[in-house]
This record gives sequence, structure tokens and C-alpha cells, in this order.
Amino acid sequence: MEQTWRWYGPSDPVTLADIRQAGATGIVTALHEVPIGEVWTEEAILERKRHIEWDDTTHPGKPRGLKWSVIESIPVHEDIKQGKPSRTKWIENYKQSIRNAGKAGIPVVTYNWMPVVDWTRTNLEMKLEDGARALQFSMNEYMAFDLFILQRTNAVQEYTEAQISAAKKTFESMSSEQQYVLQNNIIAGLPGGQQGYSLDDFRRRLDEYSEITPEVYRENLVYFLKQIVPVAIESGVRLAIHPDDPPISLFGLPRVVSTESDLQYIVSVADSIYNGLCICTGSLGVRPDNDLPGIVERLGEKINFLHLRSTQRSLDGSFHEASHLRGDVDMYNVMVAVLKEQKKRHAAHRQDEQIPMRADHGHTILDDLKKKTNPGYSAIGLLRGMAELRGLELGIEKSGVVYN
Ligand code: DNO
Repeated sequence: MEQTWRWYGPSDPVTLADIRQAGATGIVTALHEVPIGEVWTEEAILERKRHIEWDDTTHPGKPRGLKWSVIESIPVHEDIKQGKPSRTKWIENYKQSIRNAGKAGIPVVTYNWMPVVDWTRTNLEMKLEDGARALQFSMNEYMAFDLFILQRTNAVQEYTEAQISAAKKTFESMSSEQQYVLQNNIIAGLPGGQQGYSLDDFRRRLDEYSEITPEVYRENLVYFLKQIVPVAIESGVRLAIHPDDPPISLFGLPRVVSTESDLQYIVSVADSIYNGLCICTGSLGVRPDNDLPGIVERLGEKINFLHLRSTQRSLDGSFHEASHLRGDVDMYNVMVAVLKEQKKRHAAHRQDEQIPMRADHGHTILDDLKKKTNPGYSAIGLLRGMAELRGLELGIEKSGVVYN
């Protein structure tokens, strides 16, 4: 695998030099400053690429040993997701951004198809028994927000009585400051996600989806893919759709990228390695019915990017981020399946034999506990995750199991 690292740009407290020392060779980043829907110009992409790949400040003209391998993400404008007539303009912009990424030589573009909110957690500082902090999605906190802070119309009908009373108990045990933190965690936007919303804004956004069923929402995705995949092919840019995180409906919104059959459907819309997947084991792994090693085996050919992490589920639908080799994800068998896929690519002389992967969502540990960091993206936790994963990869390779 190609070891990559998500870098949030020049203001990221984790520097390019830190990433190099962690042993990654690929950078995953985005032009976060470009408003959603606007064209990413070739100049702006090239300028960021130069910044990543050449250490002009300390050693002019010296390569840093890093390469911009993956764009994560070019976000998809809400009008495209909702299938509004104005989508035509935003899709043209999207195509242009892909062409420009291709001209700048960036091989992979990640995107997601989550409506209104990107990845969602209720608690960014869950305390683990060893003192480390982890991201968490607590079902009770989520329902407490939905029912008693957002007070969404229809929410009550979607939960059982037992769920409502558990959520009420949680809500009543929270101080108003804790309620505010919960609200912000959910709607203010996590790093790399959509823009943040105020409560009213958020309600308006949800209302826009009142008529959009999962079927319609999926048709809108098909429409988008039919438009952009030909451009991706022409531009030499492999697309990678990120699964829903978490892979369940939130706030009554449609979800169409949550299961293996969703992924099978998406790749069938345009059968090309350019219409590919980002397999995020932590997102998909929240559903016990997602067989991760099987998904990698069956959809392997279409995997253009890997987010490797693990989650630990609870019976009530809550989960938290586990360390990379623990939790509910069978990382050993996922890795075996990935290495088998790479072996097939090698035999087929595919250029993209080494699949880019990044360790995703580390715990906050050691010195980082005293620092201000991007939730899930502090250096030491990710370094631990990446080190464990590269050890696992090497061990499996040396054991010969992929050659049997
Ligand atoms: C969270 C990430 C998401 C992901 C986007 C892809 O850490 O996995 O922000 O990058 O959903 O579009």
C-alpha cells in the first residue's frame, strides 16, 4: 500500500515535516478554502502541490519526499445532491475541477454523498480507561439532540418509547453548556466536512429533503455519476466515493452509500476503475451486516483509496473509535484481502497496484492531550495507527499467506 496522511493545509498543527518523519510518502488534502461548488483552478492546485512536494522555504528546490496522492474531498454541492435544476452549473464546475486535478497530475479524487452533514460524532473527547481520548457517536446523545434541542418534526415517530425515555434521561442530565457542546459537535462541522450550520439553518436544510426519498436521492447520484465519470476517465482521475459515516439514516435524511449492495449498485452505474470506491472500514464497520474482508474481496478492483480504522459498537447503536487493530473490524483479514487485490493488480500490470491508504481517526494520546488538535487527526495517535498497520502489512506479506 502507499502510506498516506491527511493534511489539513498550511494551518494544520501537524506539519509536512512531521508527516515525513511518520514515514508517510503520500499526502491527502483539499483546497479547503475554495467555497463548495466553485471551480478548483489548475493554478491553485499546482501551487498547493508545489508547497507539498518541494521544500522551498528551508531548502529551495529540494524535494520533500512527499507527493500529493489523493484529493479528499472535492465536496458535492447540495443542489446536485437534491437534483435541483441549478445542478447543471455546479456539475459543470465539478467537471472542470476534475479536469484541473488531472492536468496537475493528482490521480485520485474522493467525495461523499451524505446529505447536509458529513461525518457525524456526538462526543469528540470520550475518555478511554487508559486516559486516551476517542471520538464517539452516542445514540442517546444523538437522539437527545434530535428530539430536545433540534426538536425536529417527525422525530418522535421514528423512535421507540424506550429510546425516547433514554434520550430524555440523557438530555436532562446535561448542563446547558454540555448541550451546547453536543449541538456544536453535530452541526458546526468536523474537520474536512461540510460547512457548519446554525440551528435554524440546519432545520431549513433538513426541510429541503422532506420530499427526497432514498430512491430519488440515489437517482440523483446516478445522474451525477453519468455526467462526471466520462470526464474522470478522460482526465485520468480515479474517483473514490466515501461511505456514509455513520452508515445509518440521521435526521430522517436518505442514505445510499451504507452497505455492500449500495456500493455494488454505484460501481454498476458506470463499469470503470475510474468510478471507484474509498473503502472506509471504520464507517462501514459500524453495521454488523457489512462483511468487510468480503467487501474488499468482491469490490477490490474498484478500490481507489482506503481509510483504515476500527470502531467498537454497542448494542444501542452507539460506537466509538477503537485502536486500529482492535474493535469490531477484522483488520487482519481486511489486510489479507487488500494484499491479494494488489497481487492481482500486479499480475494485470495495473499502474495503481499500490493502493493509497491512510490510518484514519487516531486516539488523542501522550503529548497531544495537552495540545489543540483536529479531532481524530492528532499526530501521535495517527502515527500509532499507521505504525501498527504497516507492521501488520509487512507481517502478512512475509508470511506468504497472500501467495496461497
Ligand atoms: C472523516 C473523513 C470524512 C471524509 C469525507 C469524504 O474523517 O473520513 O471527512 O473525508 O466524508 O468526502
